[in-house]
Amino acid sequence: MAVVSAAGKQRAPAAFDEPIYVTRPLLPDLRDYVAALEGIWQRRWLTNKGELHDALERALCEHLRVRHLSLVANGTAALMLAYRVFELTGEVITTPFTSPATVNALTWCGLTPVFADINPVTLTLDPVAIEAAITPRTSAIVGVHIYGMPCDVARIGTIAARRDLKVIYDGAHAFGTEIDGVPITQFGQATALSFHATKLFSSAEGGAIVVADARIKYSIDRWRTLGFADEASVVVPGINARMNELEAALGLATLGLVAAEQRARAEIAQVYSTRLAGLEGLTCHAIPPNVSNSRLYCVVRIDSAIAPVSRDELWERLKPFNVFARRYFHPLCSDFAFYRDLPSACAGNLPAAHRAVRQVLCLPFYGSLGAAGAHRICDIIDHIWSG
Ligand code: T4K
Repeated sequence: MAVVSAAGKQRAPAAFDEPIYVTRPLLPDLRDYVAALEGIWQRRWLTNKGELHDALERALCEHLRVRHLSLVANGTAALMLAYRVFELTGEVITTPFTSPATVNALTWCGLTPVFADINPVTLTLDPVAIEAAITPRTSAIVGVHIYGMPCDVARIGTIAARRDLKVIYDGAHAFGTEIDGVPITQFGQATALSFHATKLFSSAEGGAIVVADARIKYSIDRWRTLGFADEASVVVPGINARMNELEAALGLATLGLVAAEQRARAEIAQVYSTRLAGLEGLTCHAIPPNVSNSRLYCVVRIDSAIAPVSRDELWERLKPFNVFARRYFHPLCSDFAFYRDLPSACAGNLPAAHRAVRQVLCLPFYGSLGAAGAHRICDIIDHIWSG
């Protein structure tokens, strides 16, 4: 709603009193967390597969409707372990439009990232570009369900089966995402999840690897604990990627709040999509009807050829109103100094990714913002659009 002065001139909406960030962590009632901490104090068991750790693994399996899940220290460790456990070698095809975590974890495992372009609408890996990037050295495809939007899992699965490649999904944004009622974690050899403070479901730091086979979970559990099989035998060159009891307690106290948070975010998404629909050159990243999205981000795209402001101008002009949107994932991983000389990193190979990275903006999106907060942000954007 435009604010109009007595003289009939449109006044600028008021700035927020407090900074409005792209997200805020979902937190339980402090008393529930303190009660869980008291148990930890009594047991004096802080890490290494504690009681709460195992309880959270079971609770997450139920919540996500998966059979095997290993908790780890963070989403980056989940990726690194998945790459190692599935013995990826040589070249791995992935997207440049992602967190550095996806690609840097490949480098940490001694693998060569090969960038393939994204679908201009879904912003996930383009199967045609994947096919074109396969060489005799390719061992795997790492897809990212960016913003909780599923990759084209059917076509990627077909390519992988035909070319004998492994598929690992980075599901850091896809907690609870489903396609036609099927959990997203059922696709590929493994899905890595992140439970960082900025994620829908968080344990402050944390993550998990979801796999289909009990034997693989058993193996991951050794890799995440320095390779120990028992007190005296170390069977793989593992790392310390354990989740501790304080994080597991936070996760357990938060998990039951996720569904209500998703409902609150759905209401906010509705406000944004309705209010911003008519703005020239601005489109909301649409979720296909057969997808139940995690609701981690609310993403708009600004086409500066049509819109009165560019994405970067909008991002800057929101700041004086105390609104801190984010340009995830700018810059592209293929533009990092240590990747840009890769043959696959050249801009001509990645036109859709280059367009997307200039256009996307993640608006503040968390339940406690409320519909009223989203309306205020829309007032500000309206004001910016009107000059
Ligand atoms: N794969 C993908 C596709 C990912 O996006 C990520 C991580 C990973 C893998 C790796 O997962 P982890 O290893 O991180 O578990 C954040 C997160 O640090 C990162 O986890 C996340 N993706 C990335 C998209 O976002 P920043 O640099 O944006 O975080 P920061 O500190 O600027 O936080 C953003 C806003 O959130 C702040 O402006 C305010 C708010 N915030 C943040 C924190 C940490 C809070 O209100 N409270 C907090 O405690 O990276």
